[in-house]
Amino acid sequence: MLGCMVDLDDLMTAIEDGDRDLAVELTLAAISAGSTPEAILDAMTAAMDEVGDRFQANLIFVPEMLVSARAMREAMVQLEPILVKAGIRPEARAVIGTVRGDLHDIGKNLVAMMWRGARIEVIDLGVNVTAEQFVAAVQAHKPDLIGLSALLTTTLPSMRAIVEALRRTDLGGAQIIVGGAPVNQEFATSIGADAFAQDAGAAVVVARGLLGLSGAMSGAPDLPASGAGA
Ligand code: B1M
Repeated sequence: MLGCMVDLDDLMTAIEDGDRDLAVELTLAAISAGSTPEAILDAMTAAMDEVGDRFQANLIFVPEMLVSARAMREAMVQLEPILVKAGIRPEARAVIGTVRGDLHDIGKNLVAMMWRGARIEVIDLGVNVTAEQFVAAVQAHKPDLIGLSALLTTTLPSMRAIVEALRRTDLGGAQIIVGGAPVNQEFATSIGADAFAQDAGAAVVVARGLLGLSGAMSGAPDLPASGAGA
């Protein structure tokens, strides 16, 4: 059992290390010790920023990033009821999917996890997603971001067709980010995407840049220190 003083740096380290049990334990302890949900969320987000930076710098690889993302997700489950009660919402919404003809989803799932870690609500359309499905999802969910992933050179034309279909739709200001192994900046520009991200760490940086978001909590209401409501 942890003492009542909870160092949020320890929570960050637990997430960076991908220690799920410790991350959950420290989150619960921080809640009972009266840390604000913003402070806890800030610590979690900063940890995932660090994970993204290390991944981009090739200091860690996919397995480490996956375990960190899972630790963050489980810790978030503890925090979510308090965030909901406090009226704290994600800062943006994204729709993401792997394009038609393509069944690869590991990279797309990583991007989705990292976006969630960056306080972006993610609606994941899965794999083999058609232009019609993307357009319908944009109309239904009104996202700020639309993420397209492709892993096959043979599905790059699908990515192009989907971007073209999206451009014929009222996107309500949503911006299109594309990525995946055969995708590069030149291709992204040629099909009219708003941005290209090389990897899941870059996807967070690029998304935040497009959305004008900082890493810190913005627009959250002032809250009393909360020990209740979990
Ligand atoms: Co496939 N496959 N595969 N495969 N597969 C590749 C991609 C391939 C390079 C293997 C090879 O030949 N060396 C090759 C593609 C060649 C090409 O087109 N240039 C290939 C092929 C040919 C095929 C099949 C056609 C094989 C066949 O059946 N003959 C077939 C196609 C099926 C289909 O999709 N229709 C096929 C099938 C499969 C499996 C189902 C067996 C499996 C997929 C399982 C799954 O995803 N659930 C599979 C796998 C696992 C691979 C490899 C081995 C690994 C892909 C992966 O997950 N990488 C791959 C070879 C390789 O890469 N070594 C290969 C890890 C992942 C974290 O990286 O997906 O690149 P990645 O994602 C990165 C970035 O690209 C980026 O961020 C991620 C994290 O950093 N990113 C984004 C991705 N999406 C992004 C979106 C963004 C931003 C960044 O913004 C929205």
